[in-house]
Amino acid sequence: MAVQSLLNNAKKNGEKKFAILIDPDEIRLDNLDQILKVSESSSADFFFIGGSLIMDDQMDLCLDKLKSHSKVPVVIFPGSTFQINKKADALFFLSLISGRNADFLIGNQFVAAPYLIKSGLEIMPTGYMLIDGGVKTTVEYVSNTHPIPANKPDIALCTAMTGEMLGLRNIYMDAGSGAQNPISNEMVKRVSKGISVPLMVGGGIRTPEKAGAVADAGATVVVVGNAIEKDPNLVVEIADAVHQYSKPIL
Ligand code: 1GP
Repeated sequence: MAVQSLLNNAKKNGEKKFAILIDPDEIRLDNLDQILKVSESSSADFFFIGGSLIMDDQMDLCLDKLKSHSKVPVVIFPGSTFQINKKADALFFLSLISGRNADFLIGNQFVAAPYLIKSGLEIMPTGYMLIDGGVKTTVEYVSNTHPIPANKPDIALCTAMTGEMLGLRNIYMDAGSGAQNPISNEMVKRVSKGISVPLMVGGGIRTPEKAGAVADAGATVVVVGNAIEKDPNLVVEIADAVHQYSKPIL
């Protein structure tokens, strides 16, 4: 099934999904083996792969590993036009809608378009919203945009509503990789209630408790990267914490 359909069905049925973000630069391959092992019991619903700045590109190698050892769908979460790889299943076609930098709203997308058409990847138009997570993140620096203040849920809501009305199929709210403070449950609740497309939330989520609270607050997909790279054994606990908030099937 197409990844977008999986997300739409999850949103419609109140299912909660858990995505592991693999940064192909920071991941140690022995860690990836471990992550794949603990994810075997299908505790992770998606792998997202990408990063805002990649110094030592292991994306091709990571994709080979992910695709040969797991059936979990892999979606590219691109930080730049260099991160297009047809070995993945799909790609978030991100527009940085919390910012006002035309390059990240449409410029890079324009450059990538002819490559994406030829790639055969499933393209998933997604509004990317950067929320202040207490420290300056790589994405803030690289994109030269200001994050939405953490205590302004109404700004986040209006931004997400705008993205949906522009036709974007998903909203990704991110406090940025390694954020000091993850996005507040209050903001997740406010935004999720005001939109009808799937909401993904990530950045600085380190514990099963917070992952569960984000799912309970209305995220369809909870995304965790750094914490799992550090301790792959967290996968099962975080997955359980997120999945427990899925609406029971009647
Ligand atoms: C970053 O949302 C992701 O874009 C995941 O963040 O690595 O802090 O979990 P962490």
